Amino acid sequence: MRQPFYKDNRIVPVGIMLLTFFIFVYHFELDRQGPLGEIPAAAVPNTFVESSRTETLDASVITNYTDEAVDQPVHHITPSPVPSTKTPISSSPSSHSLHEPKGLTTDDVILMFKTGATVLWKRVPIHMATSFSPNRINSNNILLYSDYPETIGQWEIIDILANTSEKVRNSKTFQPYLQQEDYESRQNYAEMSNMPGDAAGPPGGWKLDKYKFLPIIQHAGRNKPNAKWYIFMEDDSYIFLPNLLRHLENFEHKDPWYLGSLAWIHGDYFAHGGSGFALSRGAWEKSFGKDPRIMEKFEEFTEEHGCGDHILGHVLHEYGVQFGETTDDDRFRYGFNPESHWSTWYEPANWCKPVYSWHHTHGKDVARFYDLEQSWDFEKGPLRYRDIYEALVAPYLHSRAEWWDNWSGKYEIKSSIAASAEPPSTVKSTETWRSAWKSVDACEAACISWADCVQWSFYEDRCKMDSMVLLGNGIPEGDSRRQTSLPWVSGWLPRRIENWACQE
Ligand SMILES: *[C@@H]1O[C@H](CO)[C@@H](O)[C@H](O)[C@H]1NC(C)=O
Ligand SMILES: *[C@@H]1O[C@H](CO)[C@@H](O)[C@H](O)[C@H]1NC(C)=O
Ligand SMILES: CC(=O)N[C@H]1CO[C@H](CO)[C@@H](O)[C@@H]1O
Repeated sequence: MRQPFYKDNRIVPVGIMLLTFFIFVYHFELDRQGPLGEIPAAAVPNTFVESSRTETLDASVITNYTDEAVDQPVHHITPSPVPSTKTPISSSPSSHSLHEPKGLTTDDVILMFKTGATVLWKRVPIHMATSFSPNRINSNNILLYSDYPETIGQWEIIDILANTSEKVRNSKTFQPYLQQEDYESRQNYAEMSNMPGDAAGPPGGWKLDKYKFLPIIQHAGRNKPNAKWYIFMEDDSYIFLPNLLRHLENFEHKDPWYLGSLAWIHGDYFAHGGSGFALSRGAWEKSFGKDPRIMEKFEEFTEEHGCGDHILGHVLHEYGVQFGETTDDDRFRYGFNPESHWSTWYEPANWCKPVYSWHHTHGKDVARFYDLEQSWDFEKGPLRYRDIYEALVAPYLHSRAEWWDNWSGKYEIKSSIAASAEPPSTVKSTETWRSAWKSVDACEAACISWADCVQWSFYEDRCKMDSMVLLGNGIPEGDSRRQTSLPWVSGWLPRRIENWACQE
């Protein structure tokens, strides 16, 4: 009688042997496919990857996890959560180093820092502890320019007007420069800091400023010919260098770029000096590099005009270097600020844009910007307007503050015009809107009734409301201004601000 095959003592052991052999060989086959990268990303079991990564990783890492996983042996992706959640973490250092080599560093740029004899001792020392810090930029990449030579520790400050032509020296506006020597020799320091020996310096000293711009650019380009970018800043500015370098990476330095905050006078578009600006090597070569007589050519123009940043913009334009922002390119929007962080409007449109500079910065602000910059992880992204708001604006906002602010508002309801005031479309009750002038509470209620309102202020019979936020500053206790007016009352709706979404 024939037995069934699975009870046959000769067939069963052979069958088990063959099965084991196939499983063994198939295991090698699996291992080989992974490293060869023959499995397309789509073959990665998505459902598993989704569920295991969401718990431990943020969105930016997730994006590249699938790509990197393709390069890992496939058995890391088989359902065994422990090794697979570790994979992206251990591979993150290598993804960082991938980004580094192609980026600009501070070794590629020259920081041109402009000051003047009458403010130097007040404004420059703070930058020596911050902007010029060696953990930020090498001292060989910094040039300090003034209208009087000084030495502070290791820093030599160049007198950029030392080689001014005879013709310009005879100009009336240039006379303060020639008088500085006499001040110095009589032990009068050009500085009003309430110290013995202080004097305001020669009258009209600030007018010398316009003479400095062309020679600064000429000097920096000649003395640092290998730089890719020349970054200009003033002594009352702060530049977030890591942010700006990331921005400049988008531009070819051999092309003529001239980037900053748009200003215009006399029909010339130019980069506002106080906001800082960046000039590419390509722009320098197209202008100053091409024409050694550029200074002489524009002596008369300089004499006739008042602002050095305008004079520079005009000259660059004459050589075919256009100010960037005159084109309709989004890359030029926002970033270089002509005001300080507390006198700038924050709004959904700039909320997620990177910040490159602030102007009218007090030494205290410079110190705070530097601290913020040092604590920032730029691998995670640039410092944006919202980050400045969160760190340096939000802590000062109140739901209601007396003796604070009277900045302009998008809407102003006064008793005289209230009856005909047309509310924005999101306001449900026209009555609430038109009553805004009646009291502090009514003003606040009107602001709340308008969905976009984030800031209001009230004075006498006037309520101002805005959909943007500006910190401004208040009048402190004991300040004499409190004797001469009624209290302004301001208020903010920070919850609404925190909910602003990024706009592209
Ligand atoms: C002025 O000229 C002298 C002599 O040529 C030179 O050494 C110096 O660097 C020049 N200064 C400036 C600011 O260009
Ligand atoms: C605030 O209002 C007063 C009186 O109208 C005005 O003199 C002052 O310049 C205003 N201040 C600001 C910062 O707008
Ligand atoms: C966070 C991160 O590194 N994202 C990168 C993922 O990969 C794409 C394309 O390779 C890059 O553009 C991202 O920057």
